[in-house]
Amino acid sequence: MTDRFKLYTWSVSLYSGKARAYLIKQHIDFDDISPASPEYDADIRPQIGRWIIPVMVTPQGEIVQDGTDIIDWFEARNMARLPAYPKTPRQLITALIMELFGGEGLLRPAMHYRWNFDDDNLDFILQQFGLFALPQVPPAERRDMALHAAGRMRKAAVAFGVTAETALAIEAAYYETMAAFDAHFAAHPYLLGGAPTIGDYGLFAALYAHLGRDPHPLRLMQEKAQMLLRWTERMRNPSADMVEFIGRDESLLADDAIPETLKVLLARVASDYLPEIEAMVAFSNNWLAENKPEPNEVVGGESLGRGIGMCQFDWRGHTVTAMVMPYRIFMLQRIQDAYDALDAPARDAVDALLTQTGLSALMTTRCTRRVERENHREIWR
Ligand SMILES: N[C@@H](CCC(=O)N[C@@H](CS)C(=O)NCC(=O)O)C(=O)O
Repeated sequence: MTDRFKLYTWSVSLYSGKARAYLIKQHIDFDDISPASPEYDADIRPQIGRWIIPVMVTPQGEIVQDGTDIIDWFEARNMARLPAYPKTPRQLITALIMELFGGEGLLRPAMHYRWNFDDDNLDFILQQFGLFALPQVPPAERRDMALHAAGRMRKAAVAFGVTAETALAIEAAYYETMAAFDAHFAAHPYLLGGAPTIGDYGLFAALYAHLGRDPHPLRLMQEKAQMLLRWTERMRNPSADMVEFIGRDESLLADDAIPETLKVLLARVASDYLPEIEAMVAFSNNWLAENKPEPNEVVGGESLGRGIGMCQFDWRGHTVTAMVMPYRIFMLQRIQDAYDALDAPARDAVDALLTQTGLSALMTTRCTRRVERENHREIWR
């Protein structure tokens, strides 16, 4: 037993960034450890039942898997220096929407810009995958093994709807999204003012390991969205790192304010991600009616599969086909649960914001069964 937290992560991993940024910002004393360390296979993997990162081990030896569960572990114990969940309704719901968008809704550009620009990216990615996954193997022998992992992830990109047909639309949308983030972070250090919230941590998933670190998209961000790039630096810094914002302190905007630049980002969630959410929930409800999983049945069963099928939706003139992952229902439910817990005036304020930004359907698009997390897995309630 040590008094430090252990975080099993890789710099190349999308979801690791979310948990790591949170620990950094809270000034938690932790060690980053590679899942290639022998203890991961010996002690951790058998307990969580699959290979997955991030995983946190507390000084008392408790294992916590999933970026959100790691954050909530500290929040539930009032151990957060800067609480991740805003106390006011519009800011809370906005932060949760951005968490979902960053971890799930931006996966198409994240996968596209990692896997479809081999001239700029492939050597770096293979080197990085080899370095982190196989540090004990001589560098010259890592490449073939890394190629195998890369092949798997390329297939995953297609399952997220990244194809030759959708590539240009993904790029056009990402340019617009970058510009919207850039405008926001030119005016505010974090999404909601002077401190990060769950929305920033969620966004940091896609916007760092892939879009803010792989050579091609990093260069794009350097050229086209320098204030967004600054935010990716800020999210890795234990200090508030807002030197451009003289006089700001580490507090959220007063009066439950949602700046106009953030409303633009919410409207982007509506245009870029809501069609998929609606298709995913419709598919899931049909699937549930047909398959009727037992209460508490593990999603994916023995095979550990994360998807239950493929849904289709129209987006920017294309029919996109993408995997339906119940984890995303779990993330959507978090927003809906927070909304359901609001009193009537707070709900009215949120409704007005959602109507204005085109996101009202987010609260009515509901799955007929709850997805919850138990023993490091998603289950159907
Ligand atoms: N929702 C999970 C997702 C974690 C996840 O998918 N991690 C990736 C790395 S970024 C992984 O471990 N993938 C292993 C695999 O798919 O086999 C979380 O936030 O922890």
